[in-house]
Amino acid sequence: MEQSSTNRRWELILIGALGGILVAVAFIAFGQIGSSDAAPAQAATGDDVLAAGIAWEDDIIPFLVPKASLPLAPADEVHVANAPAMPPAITRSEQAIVEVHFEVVENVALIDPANGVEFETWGYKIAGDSAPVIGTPGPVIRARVGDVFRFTVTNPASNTHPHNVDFHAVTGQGGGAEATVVAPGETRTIEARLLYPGVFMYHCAFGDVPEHIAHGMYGGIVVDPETPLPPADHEFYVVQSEYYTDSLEPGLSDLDRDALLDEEPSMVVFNGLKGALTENPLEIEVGDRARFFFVNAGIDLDSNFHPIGSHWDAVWQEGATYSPPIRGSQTTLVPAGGGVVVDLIGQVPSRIILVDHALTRAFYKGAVGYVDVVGDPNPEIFEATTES
Ligand SMILES: [Cu+2]
Repeated sequence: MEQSSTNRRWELILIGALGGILVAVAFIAFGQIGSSDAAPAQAATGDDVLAAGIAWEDDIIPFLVPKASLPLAPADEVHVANAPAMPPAITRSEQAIVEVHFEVVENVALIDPANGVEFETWGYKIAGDSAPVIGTPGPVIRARVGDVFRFTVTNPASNTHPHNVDFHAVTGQGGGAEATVVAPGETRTIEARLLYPGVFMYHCAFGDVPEHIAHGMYGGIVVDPETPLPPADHEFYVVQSEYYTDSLEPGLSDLDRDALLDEEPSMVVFNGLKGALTENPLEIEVGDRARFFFVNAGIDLDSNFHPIGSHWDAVWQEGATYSPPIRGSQTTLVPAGGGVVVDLIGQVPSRIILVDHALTRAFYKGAVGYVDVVGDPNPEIFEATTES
């Protein structure tokens, strides 16, 4: 008995010692993790990072001309367009004030015209624009880095919900969300400096934000870099987004909240409705370079953006146009709430099919669009060598 209790005491001492060693090892390990966490801050100003070609003193934010001395952008400069159109690139060398005025639209719209599926859509339009638009995606906005973006939003008194806009291109509270809340009948204005070039999403961020986005409140804003991108022959604005309808039958469908919660959209579409870019294909000629300013509005799915029968000749990943593009890609990943700038070249006459290459979405849910390349064949690039 006594012997056994002595053994037990030794066991406890041994366990205690092992425990102590483990704790000490853990301390050392965590200490190392902690110090490696701290390391990048030191390295960021050190020789390693400079050797890698990164110099934080080269701020990518341009010198900001005081806004009190900025002129309005030239009167003939276009800053808004409805999908799939893009305003021309902004190539001026000076900063300016860019004024844009949106109006909120609340509609019931055909989101799958071929099958008669209707949905309550909310969105944005260019104020005063008489073009028939459903407001989703909202118009694309274009300005230049360093510009003051003077944005006004009006929610007509005939609407029923408050809305706002969160611009991913805007630095400040919620991308301007709090300062742009407009109840029906209200108008509000913000001024925001566009600090970074790129292609950015904007969306309503009022109340139940997923609900507002699910009804169609999103679009893109392109901020051109100080050094313009190499020119393209065509520029297009394409937005991918999701609908969560409780029905795919003809008539008015409702928001399926279970599907929204499960992130299982009934439709994934380009430019606001099923068939937007298949009923009205984009057209380019052989030899043309076509550039796409693409936004993935989500809500939830990443996009695997791919041109069937072609390549992305250039990809400005994440739409970050300050950085050089990668060249010669097949499929580019665009996160929800992200964007990309991609170029393709129409090498041979054919129909290039734009898809989200998660192909269930393309084949069954609507994430498909056509780019028709017209012109002379080039058998050096493609030739069917048997008769069909
Ligand atoms: Cu809203």
